[in-house]
Amino acid sequence: MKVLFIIPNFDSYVMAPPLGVLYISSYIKKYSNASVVIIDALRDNLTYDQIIETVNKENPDIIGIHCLTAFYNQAVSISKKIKEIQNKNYITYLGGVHPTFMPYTTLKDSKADFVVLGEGEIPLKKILDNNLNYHNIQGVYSINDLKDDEFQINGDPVKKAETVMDLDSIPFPDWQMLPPDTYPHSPHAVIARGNPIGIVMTSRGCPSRCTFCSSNNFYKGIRQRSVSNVIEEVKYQINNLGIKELQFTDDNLTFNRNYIIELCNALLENNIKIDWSTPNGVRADRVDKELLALMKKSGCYLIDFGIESANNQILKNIRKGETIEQIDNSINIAHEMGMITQGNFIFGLPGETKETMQETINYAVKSKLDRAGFFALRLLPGSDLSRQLKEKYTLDYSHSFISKPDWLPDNLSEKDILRTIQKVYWKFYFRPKRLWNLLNDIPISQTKYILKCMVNYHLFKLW
Ligand code: B12
Ligand code: SF4
Repeated sequence: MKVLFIIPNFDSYVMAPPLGVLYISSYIKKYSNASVVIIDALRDNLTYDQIIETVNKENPDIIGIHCLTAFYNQAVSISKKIKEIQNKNYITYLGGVHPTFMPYTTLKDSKADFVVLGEGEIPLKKILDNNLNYHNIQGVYSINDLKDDEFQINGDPVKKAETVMDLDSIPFPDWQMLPPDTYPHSPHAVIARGNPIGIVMTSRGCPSRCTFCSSNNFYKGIRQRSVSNVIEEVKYQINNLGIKELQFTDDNLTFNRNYIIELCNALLENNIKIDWSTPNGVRADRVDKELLALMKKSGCYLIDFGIESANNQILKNIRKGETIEQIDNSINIAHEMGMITQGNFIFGLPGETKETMQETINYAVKSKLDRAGFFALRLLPGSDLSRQLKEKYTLDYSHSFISKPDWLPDNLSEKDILRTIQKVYWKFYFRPKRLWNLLNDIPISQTKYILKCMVNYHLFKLW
């Protein structure tokens, strides 16, 4: 059987190998003996026509399209175009975070045969084993099975697919299909030390309950690979893929203190000398002086914190479970250790006012952060916040994912939020030391991405 996966193309300055599809690929190659083709239309900047041309050339038995909210329009368009190919009826489906939480709407818009809710390894293996019969498999739904995005026709709530409990039993991502050196320099963190970058996830899931995030509802709980399995992959990536930097992209890398200690010690014991970073962010309440020292010693040069707001009431409103004092303390320790510190903030969260936005600006500017990202709130399907505000917003897929908030707190306009983001970027980076360090760190190859990023954030817009 031949499976073809498609990563849609969309207007984005961030791009990385699609780990989820690479995991499904290696899993079904091992357990179902299928052959796999992957079209990364984002990396290769492919048009719809070019995608369809490859589909026809490959003539697969089944086609899976990756779908996040950021490229929903593109994912459903590809699906429709495939279904319109004359004299063919390719079995087409969508998987990923967006269809998991909006299965009915996705099926209606895409005309796909089915969607997969949750993790894609087991359902696809079952479909291949069943000779492409996709009915009666947990987490797999066709339009006729569903009443709306939450319920089946018979009134039962929708269910996610069965998950692989022992993550070590999934082979390493199928890196040969999309090697790291075929991706542009450091799109994830925009600036990185080494290229190519090796992306590694040690776990799936996050037990925290931040209301703006969908990861906690996608996975429920956390599963971790064994440290020895992770170390084996790190060695493989260094020796076979030539990676020069390692990025751990877990949702909550430091959640389990014993685990991260074991991982750092294993990097040291195995004499693995590579710069590593956590561009996705770790929780500030899950690190301390002793742990940060060990992380630094084992090669961690950049640590990112999810900060969101400097106002403690807002942190409470979004169930962050941390105070700004705790966060600041961890940033200061990481800074003292000599790590590059990076933080992410969101403007327009529940409870936000002009005053709280100013509080966040003041904090960010005076903090020991070397780099920061400032975002407008997007309501991600699957997040508790999107449920709480259900009646108060409509998702607009037509604009860049970062250029507009989906919902506005009372007394704030879209312009207030976007101008604040513009202001804080200029104020944050126009400090002699920060600017100097940043300019020294930006590789020439990244200038194109930085400029795109600056345009997306309206940094040049005159209001
Ligand atoms: C690393 C990461 C990135 C990386 C790589 C993203 C990528 N394309 O893989 C980068 C930095 C590029 C990135 C960018 C963005 N990201 Co991101 N990212 C993540 C993160 C932390 C891990 C992704 C990952 O590798 N997961 C591990 C694998 C195993 O899981 P997976 O990808 O979901 O795949 C599994 C299932 O979804 C399913 N599946 C996936 N694809 C498919 C396809 C088919 C056909 C099938 C059947 C199944 C299937 O099976 C897979 C294996 O079990 C996730 C959070 C998370 N924990 O997943 C956020 C997450 C995916 N990102 C998110 C967002 C918002 C973004 C951005 C839009 C941010 C921005 N403002 O620009 C961009 C999107 C741009 C892009 N190119 O994708 C949201 C998406 C929410 C949503 N509703 O769509 C998430 C869920 C985080 C969150 N806040 O909740 N991201
Ligand atoms: S924002 Fe981070 S810590 Fe909070 S639930 Fe999501 S992944 Fe976990």
